[in-house]
Amino acid sequence: MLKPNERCWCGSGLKYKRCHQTADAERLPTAPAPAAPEEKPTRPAMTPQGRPLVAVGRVSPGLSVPPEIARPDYALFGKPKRRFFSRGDSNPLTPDLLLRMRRACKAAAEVLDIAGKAVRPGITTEALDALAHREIIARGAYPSPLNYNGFPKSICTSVNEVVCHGIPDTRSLEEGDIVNIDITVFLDGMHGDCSATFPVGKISSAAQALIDVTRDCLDRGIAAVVPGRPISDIGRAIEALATQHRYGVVRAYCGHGIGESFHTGIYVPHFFDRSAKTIMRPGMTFTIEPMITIGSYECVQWPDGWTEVTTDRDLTAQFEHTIVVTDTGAEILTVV
Ligand code: EYF
Ligand code: CO
Ligand code: CO
Repeated sequence: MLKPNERCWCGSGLKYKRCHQTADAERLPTAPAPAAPEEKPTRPAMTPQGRPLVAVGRVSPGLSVPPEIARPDYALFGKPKRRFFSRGDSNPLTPDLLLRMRRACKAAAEVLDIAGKAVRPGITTEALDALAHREIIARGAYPSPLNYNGFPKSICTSVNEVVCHGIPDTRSLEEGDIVNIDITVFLDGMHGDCSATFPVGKISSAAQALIDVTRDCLDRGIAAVVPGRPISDIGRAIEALATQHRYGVVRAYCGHGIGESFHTGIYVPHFFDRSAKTIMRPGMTFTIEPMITIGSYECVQWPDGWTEVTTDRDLTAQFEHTIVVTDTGAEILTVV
């Protein structure tokens, strides 16, 4: 278990006691079945005041994983074990672990590529989940989000104003939507995590500009990875570009260390946070995953307890890679 003053496992950057400690205590022990109730509405539209309006999709039960696939420690009961021995904060991966990490990251990138190509008007986000789930299993991997702290599905699909952790459901994507697909797989004992935002059919020029700048923000963040420099350099670079375009940078969710655990102790803010003093060292692996908004960068959670939306319900986009710090900069691991 995390100590109250440690950073929360969810990547918020907040102390555990200020974030998920209470919710975790209420959830324990976690039931093994990750599925949400069939008829429960899960995508209510909200008023600007945060009041649920309508329900749009239903969440079907999570898909099963064949017994021969190796699972992470939380797969059965939902709670990741605290790995005091894991190469968490500043400890670089060994060459063997890095080799395994490369395999996991490549598999994640391949599945993201396949799922992204399936995006079109009329497809449901649960169909994208089923497709990604099948492709992950076909690679001998486990879909890392499935039952991670009780998460009910194999991937996250975040549409329009959804910042992150959107749950695939029966809602069909519509022409003009944008959708972020976030894939993490557990393969060879390692997690690899990546995401991209895709247009659904023809989208507005404002939505396209947001997608393009968000991708550029990720590239700028990666370019700011320099061994010996503080990790706050990444957020400084991302925030500078986003601000130039008058966009917001989400603060509530950040990049994270990754490896044998889905989330290790490394905290990677996408805005300039002078408290992010971790010095980047060769062999460190973490994600950079800026969430950029057209309007407010503040988030609010749906009553489903997972889905994060912008408070003003304006559009948001995200791209994510898992990287390793090299002797000279960063190498992107989540590539096909
Ligand atoms: C309110 C989860 C979500 N957490 C993080 C669990 O790093 C990730 N994406 O890049 C990431 C993905 C998922 C994830 C998928 C499920 N979770 C737990 C608690 C709260 C929450 O959202
Ligand atoms: Co991700
Ligand atoms: Co991530």
